[in-house]
Amino acid sequence: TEEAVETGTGTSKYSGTVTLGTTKSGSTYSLTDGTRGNHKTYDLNQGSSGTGTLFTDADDVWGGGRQTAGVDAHYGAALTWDFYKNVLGRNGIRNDGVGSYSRVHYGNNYVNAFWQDSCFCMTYGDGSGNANPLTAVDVAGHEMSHGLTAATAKLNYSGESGGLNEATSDIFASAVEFYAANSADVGDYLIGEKININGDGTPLRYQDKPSKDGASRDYWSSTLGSIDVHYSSGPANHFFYLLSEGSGAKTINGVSYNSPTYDGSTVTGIGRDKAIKIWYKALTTYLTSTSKYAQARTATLNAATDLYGANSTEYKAVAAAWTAINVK
Ligand code: ASN
Ligand code: ZN
Ligand code: CA
Repeated sequence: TEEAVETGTGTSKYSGTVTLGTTKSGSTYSLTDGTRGNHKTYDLNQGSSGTGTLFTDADDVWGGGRQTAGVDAHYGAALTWDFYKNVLGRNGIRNDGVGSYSRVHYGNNYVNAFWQDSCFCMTYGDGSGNANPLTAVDVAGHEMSHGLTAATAKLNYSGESGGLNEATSDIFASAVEFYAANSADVGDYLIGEKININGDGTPLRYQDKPSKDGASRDYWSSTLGSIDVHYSSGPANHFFYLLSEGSGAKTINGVSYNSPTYDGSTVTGIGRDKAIKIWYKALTTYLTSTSKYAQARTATLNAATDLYGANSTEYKAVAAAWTAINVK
């Protein structure tokens, strides 16, 4: 059968009209992204194992019914791929140019999404009640970046290293959402705000002041390693916000933030682009499976030295942002 790399069009739930990387096989198109390592998107059709069926279409115009979740998941994976390539200089999750795959319509009323190392794939539930399908761009960036961590620092998913693993996924989630920069995906430092998981429009997590979710910590303390990794991520998310935007009140793309510091100090941000490059360099060069917050401080200071020099403004801002979350 003749195979051809194509560009389709999709009507998404969250991101407006999007272009999609597709493949034409004979006369049928599929969600197989020929320009991004053949990343594929499958319909699990409410099942919970295997790959279900690859999404196919007769005219390469996608969306409506079961396809919509596939459109959003496929687009989110493509955006994350492009962010890795164009911002981080990385060729796919493993830097080998090979795509992974996404699965949508997992189970029934499933209000979560997840990455699995065993299949090197990501999976999305449909949500339930007020909770919308999990296929938003920041969620895709979060899940795919669990793959990035698995391919690099391999941060153990428990204790402080688990918090750093979760924060890494949130950090790249927001970076991908800002990178998207289409009219429907305005970047913010909130995670999962479009899912409406709480039913009142609040996000899952806040990076400027993580304790706003009622469970995450704002600052490091010696008990941090004993709480759920989605809450021990808080101080590292807070570090990333402070390093990017600085402390205090700020409105970005219409969202108001107010980021506190442990000791009342003032932190001046260096911008998200530099903060992301520092975190990525630390993740891929200095962090290991057992790294804790203290090692993350050293790792990012080393990364800042490599990228900007030991006497740089950036190095000093990294030090100040860690001190501001009580990592000295
Ligand atoms: N959505 C969650 C996450 O990616 C699933 C989990 O708890 N692992 O962190
Ligand atoms: Zn996660
Ligand atoms: Ca967001």
